[in-house]
Amino acid sequence: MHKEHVYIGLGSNQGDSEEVLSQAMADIDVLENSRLLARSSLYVSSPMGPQDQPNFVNAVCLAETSLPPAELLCALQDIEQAHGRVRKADRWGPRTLDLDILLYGNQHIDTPDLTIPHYGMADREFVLVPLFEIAPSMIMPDGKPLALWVAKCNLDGLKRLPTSNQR
Ligand code: A4P
Ligand code: MG
Repeated sequence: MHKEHVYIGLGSNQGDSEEVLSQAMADIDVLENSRLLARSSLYVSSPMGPQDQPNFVNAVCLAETSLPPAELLCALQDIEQAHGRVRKADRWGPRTLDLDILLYGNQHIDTPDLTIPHYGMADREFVLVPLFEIAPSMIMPDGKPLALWVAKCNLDGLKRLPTSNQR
């Protein structure tokens, strides 16, 4: 069965975020027709958007999957729900778990429910730095090296958690 490589961004700023992210990556590993190939370290980042909320813990993982993009999105939303995510109207507010499909093979998708590559990747250091950790030689959809994207972003407020915190 044909499998695609998919990069998934994880974020949490409610509950035991480090545990939630580690568990979510384990959940992705056991998704139907899918397997986890790599996981970044966990990073603490100051919130993008409303500042009156706790810091986030972020990570990126690489999986291979034969689930089509829309099915993968549903499966990831099930994982979000299982970790107590309540969707609220306030955009960019606190959440126990947010799973974003960053890249799905080299596909470009633009439907009402799914935009791939993820629209916010380019200027989010909490996405680019963990992505760079697991895919240092990646060429981005605009043809430029990921290293260049990383070099352009502001790394203030991003801290890699020591390995002892990675569960
Ligand atoms: N959707 C479209 N494309 C995708 C995709 N590639 N992956 C749709 C996942 N979902 C995608 O998502 C809303 C809808 O986006 C979904 O129903 C899906 O059909 P959501 O998770 O319900 O809403 P959201 O996450 O609150 O909105 P949004 O705009 O996705 O928020 P972001 O961009 O994820 O930002 N600060 C730090 N430091 N770290 C963070 O992780 N995260 C956010 C949320 C704000 N500030 C942050 C962080
Ligand atoms: Mg989201």
